[in-house]
Amino acid sequence: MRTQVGIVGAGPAGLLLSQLLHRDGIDSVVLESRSRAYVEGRIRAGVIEHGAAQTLIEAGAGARMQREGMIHQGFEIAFAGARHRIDLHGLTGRDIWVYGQHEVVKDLIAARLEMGGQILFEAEAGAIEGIEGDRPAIRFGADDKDQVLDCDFVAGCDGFHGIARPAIPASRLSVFERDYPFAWLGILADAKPASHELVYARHDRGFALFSMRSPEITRLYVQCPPDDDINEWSDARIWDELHVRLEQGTGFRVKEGPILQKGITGMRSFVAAPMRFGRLFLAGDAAHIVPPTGAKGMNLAIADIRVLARALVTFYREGRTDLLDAYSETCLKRVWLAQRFSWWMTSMLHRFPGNDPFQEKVQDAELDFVTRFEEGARSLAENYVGLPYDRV
Ligand code: RFL
Ligand code: PHB
Repeated sequence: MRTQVGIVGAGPAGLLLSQLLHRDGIDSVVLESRSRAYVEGRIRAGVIEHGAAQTLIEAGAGARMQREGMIHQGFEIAFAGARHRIDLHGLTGRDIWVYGQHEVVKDLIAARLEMGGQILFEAEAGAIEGIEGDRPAIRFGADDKDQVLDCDFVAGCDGFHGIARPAIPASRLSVFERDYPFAWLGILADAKPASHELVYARHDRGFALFSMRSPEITRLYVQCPPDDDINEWSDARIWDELHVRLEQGTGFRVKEGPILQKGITGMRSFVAAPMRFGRLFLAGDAAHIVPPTGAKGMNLAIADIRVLARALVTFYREGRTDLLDAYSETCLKRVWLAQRFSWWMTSMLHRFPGNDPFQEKVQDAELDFVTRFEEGARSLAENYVGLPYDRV
């Protein structure tokens, strides 16, 4: 099998790349180890930056988001018994979309298949070869057979646990990382959202977040120890923690409903650089991970793909390699700004075990600054809605 760009992974990164390349007449094949039903049902991110949403619309995969997604003009932060609104629209002139990542994935898959795009599900890439030459190949298993996809370029869009990053010699990669001493327990509940906007809460018992997926479905998270077993968390215990941490006597009431899904996710900051080795380009979670507090992961994946698609199109149209050569450096600028923001939001809002009183006072001061000073609120808001693509 042969194509121009071989793409490993049908998450938001891989699917969007395939879609953007197709629009410029460049052929690609997406290999995905999981089934279509699995990737379409995987509940993850929920917040889409203004620019990322525009990118999905321009890619021809934004129509359902525009019909069913929810535009949010602000969110709230609850702490010390009060709620404070961050007026995203007033501070930045821009809004965010609340629309599930699995819905984005469904829309991209539908758009790809409608245009005759090739996505091979249950096709697991095992090795990437020849990346230092100009004829790389991806070995993969599908239909119980070993197969080879020959290509000009390989895009490693296979997430944090994929095979693309390890295909780069360890001696050629620098890794920057930080683990956090807590995790998020997330639930999806069949309950109408109790408020129009997200609520991020800092509480002595730990962080909590109120979010949503639709006018009928609530998405909620509570901070928990990283090694907790989900079975230790009965539904009643989860609701108790959500009530205490989110409500704080502020008048906000979390509405309960049947829990449709629950899971625990670890928190980590991670960057592997450079994001390119020879003809292999890493994008999205394959190259970097942020803790979800800043809602940046999927948005960064989309930003990488904008840069990569443009660089590949320029190569095929004009034979120029300068944008491909600049790919890693270009992406890493935004990646590090998002790392800083996600680390800062995480540090400000979580309870760190050990209960360091100095750190707690600094957290109070950070929250005071972003809720009482427009300068602080504006910096938070600009980062949250997404720094403009023309500047990073
Ligand atoms: P993905 O989505 O992980 O997709 C990678 C795909 O590669 C496949 N794969 C392989 N396929 C073939 N062969 C192999 N050897 C393969 N190995 C792996 C996998 O099956 C998978 O389908 O990576 P991508 O495309 O880079 O997208 C990144 C995002 O998924 C991620 O950053 C976000 O979900 C992070 N995130 C959030 N991001 C936001 O922008 N806003 C949010 O509000 C937000 N909230 C979140 C989040 C992530 C969370 N979790 C569960 C980690 C909330 C949570 C709880
Ligand atoms: C979500 O809705 O899943 C969500 C929202 C905001 C975040 C993280 C996750 O910061």
